[in-house]
Amino acid sequence: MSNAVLHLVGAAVGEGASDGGCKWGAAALREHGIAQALAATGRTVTWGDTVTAQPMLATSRLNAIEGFSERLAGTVAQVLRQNQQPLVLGGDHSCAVGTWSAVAEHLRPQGALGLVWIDAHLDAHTPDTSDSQAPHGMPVAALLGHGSVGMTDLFGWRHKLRPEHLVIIGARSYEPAETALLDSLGVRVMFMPEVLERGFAACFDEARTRVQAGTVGWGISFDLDGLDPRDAPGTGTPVEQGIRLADALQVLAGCSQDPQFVALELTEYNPLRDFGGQTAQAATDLVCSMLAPQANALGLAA
Ligand code: 4U7
Ligand code: MN
Ligand code: MN
Ligand code: MN
Repeated sequence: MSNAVLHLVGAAVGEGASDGGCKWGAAALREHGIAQALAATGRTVTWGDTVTAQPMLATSRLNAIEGFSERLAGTVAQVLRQNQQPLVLGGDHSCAVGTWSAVAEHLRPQGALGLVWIDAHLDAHTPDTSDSQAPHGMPVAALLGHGSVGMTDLFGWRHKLRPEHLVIIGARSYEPAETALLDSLGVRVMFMPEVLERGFAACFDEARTRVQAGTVGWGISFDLDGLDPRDAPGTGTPVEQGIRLADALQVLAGCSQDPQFVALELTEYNPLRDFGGQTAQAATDLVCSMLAPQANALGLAA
């Protein structure tokens, strides 16, 4: 669906993180001109509804995220039914539950979903293991079928993602309970030392091959804190020594041109920490690189 209409969905959620600033991320990126920048690459772009988390209607933070996930999933499913390509703009990373549950539900009649997860963290906690109890640290576990039923069982079924169809790239801050879960399931994690040693290009290449094997569609969930904080300081939980923006721009250029590429999600942009708009520009450049109709639309090597 490489030339499909690109449908931007705002995920106004910050309740999943300890610092709620990501709630304003999608609105700030819109203000920054992300849609115009995408249109300038040659894509047809439309803004859909922004889905907003409503903590006052919930009984707890987790419950707020459960309700939000269901509504975001409904919106993304609708975009896919119209044969449009979703770009979900976060928002804290708890939005991944809604986004990828909807993509999995959409693909289900044909087959399985593949997912590349770029992040400084593993996001593989459950409410039983998380010290912070922050839902944005839980979406990987939920998609793999572990955690609160309100997050694992959207659309009435569990295991939206098979362990062998997921690759995590860039991890460098995590807790033992997370590696224990992912190890027990056999998830391929490319920790940051491996990325620095082999290079992001070789890692992404392997990741793409893995998530394409045995699946009918794949996508990328990009947590901006996967990038090095020198390039993207405006995020909720920055961690030193990440993927450099220049590498990401070059390696990911045109990745959405793969006929099996279904959706992209960009999360954890926190405008309250983005003095001067450096991170808004990094985020804009990144999505333009990935979603450009030709890999060289931005003058970048394929
Ligand atoms: B993000 C953390 F303890 N693991 O659970 C937690 F370090 O979506 C961080 O990747 C989670 O930004 C980060 O609170 C979630 C913490
Ligand atoms: Mn994350
Ligand atoms: Mn992260
Ligand atoms: Mn974060």
